[in-house]
Formats: sequence, C-alpha cells, structure tokens
Amino acid sequence: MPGFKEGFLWGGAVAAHQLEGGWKEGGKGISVADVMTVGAHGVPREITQGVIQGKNYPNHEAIDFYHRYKEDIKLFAELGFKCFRTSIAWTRIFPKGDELEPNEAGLKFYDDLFDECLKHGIEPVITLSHFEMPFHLVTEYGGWRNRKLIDMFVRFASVCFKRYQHKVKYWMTFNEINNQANFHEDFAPFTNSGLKYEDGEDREPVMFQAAHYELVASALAVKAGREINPSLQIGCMIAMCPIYPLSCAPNDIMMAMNAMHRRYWFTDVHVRGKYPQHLLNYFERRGFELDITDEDIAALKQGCVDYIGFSYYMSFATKATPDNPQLDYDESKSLVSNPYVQKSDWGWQIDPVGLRYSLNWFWDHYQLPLFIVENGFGAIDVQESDGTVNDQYRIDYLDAHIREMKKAVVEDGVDLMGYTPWGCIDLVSAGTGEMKKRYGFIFVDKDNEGNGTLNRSKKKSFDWYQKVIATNGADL
Ligand code: P53
Repeated sequence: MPGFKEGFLWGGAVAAHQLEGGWKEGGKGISVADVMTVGAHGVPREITQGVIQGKNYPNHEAIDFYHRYKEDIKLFAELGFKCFRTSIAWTRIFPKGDELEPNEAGLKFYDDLFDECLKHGIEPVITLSHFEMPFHLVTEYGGWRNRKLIDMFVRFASVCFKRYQHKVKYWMTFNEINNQANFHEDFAPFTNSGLKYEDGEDREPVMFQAAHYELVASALAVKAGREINPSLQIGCMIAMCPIYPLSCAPNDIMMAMNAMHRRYWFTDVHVRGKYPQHLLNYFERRGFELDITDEDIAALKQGCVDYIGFSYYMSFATKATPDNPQLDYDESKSLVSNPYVQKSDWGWQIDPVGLRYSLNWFWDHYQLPLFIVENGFGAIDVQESDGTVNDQYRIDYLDAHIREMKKAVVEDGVDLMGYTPWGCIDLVSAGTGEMKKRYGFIFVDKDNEGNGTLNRSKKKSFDWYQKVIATNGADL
C-alpha cells in the first residue's frame, strides 16, 4: 500500500524558550520570552519592562531541558524519532543581540545537544528565531521596527550555519512569521518582532515594516547559508489556520479570499521573492509608506526558501458584514465560530480535514516540499495515582490528522517531507504561559505555579506514536 516516502521525517517539535530553562546559564541573555508572565485562556500574558521580582515567569525554568536533555533525547529515541525540531536560543549565542562576537558557552551547548541527538540517529531540525529574540534589541532598538536588526540576525544565522553545518541540514528562519497579521493584540507583535506599540500608534504599517525587515533578513540568511554550504535546506515557517467562508454567499467567499491574502502573503515573499500585487495595492490604498529599498527587493529574490515548514492546529472562518464594504480582514474582529467543528478547552477549532486542505493549498500555490513542523492538541491531562495518563483524546486528535495528511500524500500527490507534532514533551505554552495546556507524549510533573518534581513519565499516547513511527504511518 502506498504511504509516506522512505526517510519520512517523523519526530517531535519544541522551542528553546518553552523547555530549556537555564535562563541565565552559560552567559545567556534575557529574551522576550523571559519578560512574559503566566496567563490563562482569556487572560493575556503580561509583558513586563524587564524582569520584575515576585512575578511568575514560567520560561525561566521551563522544564529544565537545559540540564535534562540527555534523559529526554533518550525517550525521543525510544519513540523512534527520526528528527527533533527545536530552536537555537538567540540569547545563548548573542546575549544582547548586537555583539560582534558570539558566546562560546552557548555555541557549545548546542554542539553537545546536536551530538546527543545524532548519537541516537535523530536529525536536528532547527528554527533560528522562535519567539525568543534578545530583549535588549527591544529596549535599545525598538525591535524589528529598526533596519539595524537585519545585520544582527544575519550575523547570528551565519554563525549558526557555519558552526553546525555538518550536524544540521534542515533549518527555518522565523517561526510563524505571519502570526503578526493579528497586530491588534500585543502577543504576536512582541513575540514575532519585539514590537511594543505606543498608545494610539497606527499599528498596521509598523507591523508591515517589521515583517519586511524580517523577510529581507530571512532572504539574506538563506543566501548566506547557501554560500556556507549548498547542501543546507533552509525553509520558512508559517502558522497555517486556513480561513473558510462561513457560507457560499459570494461576499463571504471574497471575504475569506481577502483574509487568506492578508494572513499568507508572507509565504509569497519567502517562496517567490517578491510582494504580491494585491498587497502593494493595499499599501497604496491605505497610504502606507514603507522603507523598501531596491537592494531589499534584489535581496528577496536571491533568498527564496527551499521548503515550506508550517504549523497546523485549527481552522478559522469568516464572513462579510455591511460595515466592511472593502471586505478588509481584521483578525481581532473578522473571525466567526464554525458550527461544523468542535473546539478545544482553549477555544481552538479542531478540524483534521483542514490539514488536508492546507497541504493542498500550499502545494497548489507554491509546488515546494512541505514539512508539518507543528500539530497537536493542547489539553488538561490527569495523572492517575499509578502515574499513568490516559490521553486517548490526544491519540484521537493526532490519528485523525495523520489520516488526512496521508490522503494529501497518497491521493492528492502532495510532496510532504515530515511530521513533527508540537510539544512532544510537555512544556510551557507560548500563548498562555501555562504548564496545564499540555501536548506531550511525555508527561512532566510541574504545574502552573511552578510546583512539581519535573519528573518525566510516558503517557498512553507514547506507545501509540511509537507504533505509528515504527510502521511509517501504516498502523493508525
Ligand atoms: P500554545 C497561535 C496560533 C497558532 C500557533 O501554542 C501558535 C499560536 C501562539 O500561541 O503558536 C505555535 O503554546 C508556536 C508554539 C506554540 C504552539 O503553537 O499557545 O509555534 O511556540 O507553543 C502552541 O498552545
């Protein structure tokens, strides 16, 4: 029976700031994640002016992977992982971000981590910037609203490519770069781009400017990476939540199309090396005058990505309304509930078919290899008195998504490189900072207040996923 290709990259995904801890060890600097407190569903994380004593900053210790990674990688090996996606904490390599020379202790940590993976036959898959840029770049430079960050990022990327080129083949530049399409809230602009808005500031053009500098930085990094070692594979990373029309009313269809334009133009620039005309027309209509130079335009063309990495958790829906004659998309207002799907406890719409749809959407648009680098079910797990966790709901979620992913490959002919479910070991939630929103196959004994032994144990889904990998997805 046809299925996933040989060498399919089964694995799991995490990000440095969500599991490492050791926030001051080995010369590490303070990152944007280090100044975010714990929140909850409906309670945003507070972004503080530096680290304030007495506040609960869950990323400071996280799950202490910094000291326990050997034990954790052993468990990943037992699961049968072919790859492990994590990020390099920028602040371990350049603690403030604007240094000219990297921090050797930070570089050494990732050398050891990657060696440990390779020892177990696990290939590292690395994101360069995953919501953890140096906080110093926020306070001193205003984050990515400043063009100077381009050189700093490219320096960081080049140091990493040079140092790890023989250990890491698969790279991604900016995690979920398109989250900031939701610029009315504070979370995504800060985590994507280190943006803190002034009161009353027109947020939208600032977001487009920051995203532009990041896209140029990404393209220059891709170019630098190819010059360092042409065998490196460098991709982008997009948060895919396909936006459906609520009905077949023609204006609902157009509204959904516009919404897709506004959330996914980032992929056009990464893949095709130029801005889509609809966006240039939008800038003009809105009177946005952005700093986009001829050199930038040339750079974008020279740094097109090799593959598209994306996360998929949920789908969205939208509809046209009379107060919005241009059918403009505002992510904080334009989304509606989809009556055909269920929601998680955090309100995320569960839609396995949407994954097949997304794979086809990317493939039809771009014909580049695709890599599902995040997918998963954040849920409250209950550990029984004997230590077991019966997370059948997680198995059901992942099973349904893998079945749809298989149809996309086998029936629709999509070129899929691999699948790395999110938070393969329980970690700190990015959106809420909670430990309680768990994704793992491996349970970590720690709660929202930071109590617990940090002990690791296998959940029911551990055995299930082990079998999925062992049979290359034949046994679901
Ligand atoms: P948490 C929003 C929408 C889709 C993905 O998220 C998102 C977010 C931000 O919360 O983030 C990605 O932890 C991100 C990971 C994150 C994961 O999805 O809020 O790349 O860092 O942990 C899950 O449940």
